[in-house]
Amino acid sequence: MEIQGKILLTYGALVVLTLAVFVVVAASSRGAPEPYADVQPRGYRVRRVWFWSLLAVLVLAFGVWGRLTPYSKAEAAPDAISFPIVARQYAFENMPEVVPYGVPVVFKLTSIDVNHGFAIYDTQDRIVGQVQAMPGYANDLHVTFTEKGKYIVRCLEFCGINHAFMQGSFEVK
Ligand SMILES: [Cu+2]
Repeated sequence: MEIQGKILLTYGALVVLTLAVFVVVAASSRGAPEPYADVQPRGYRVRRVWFWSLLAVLVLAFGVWGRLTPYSKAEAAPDAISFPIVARQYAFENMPEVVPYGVPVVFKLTSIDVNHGFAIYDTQDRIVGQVQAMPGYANDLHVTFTEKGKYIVRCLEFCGINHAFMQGSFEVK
């Protein structure tokens, strides 16, 4: 399945889950209200469990998973080969067909309408790096590609109705 399809499916599942929670809460809150003194300790217990669970998830997410991001690969090099790219609704203009392998390159991003994202995905659909494309600014994304193959570029900033289909690609060789 295409990655956009997976995202849509995940989003759809979460919407259904959220609606299900609403229905369960609405259904279980029917009938006469229980005395406050009976409900309060139970509520505090639920709140405590939620607090510590969320804290654990956040510590894990930022402390462990955050270190696995690929940003360390993006190092600035003064002699990098430069690719100026202009983002617009809903395409990346001036995309190169071929990007050289193993040497530092820099994508210079700007936009002519609204904010866009410029995220490069490798052949296994892992994100290599991303930068914002903003009107009136030139943002640099430094990359040295260590794998050959076809790379996909996706917009990661919601930029309008066709945002999900805003893509580009290039070959690293
Ligand atoms: Cu977009």
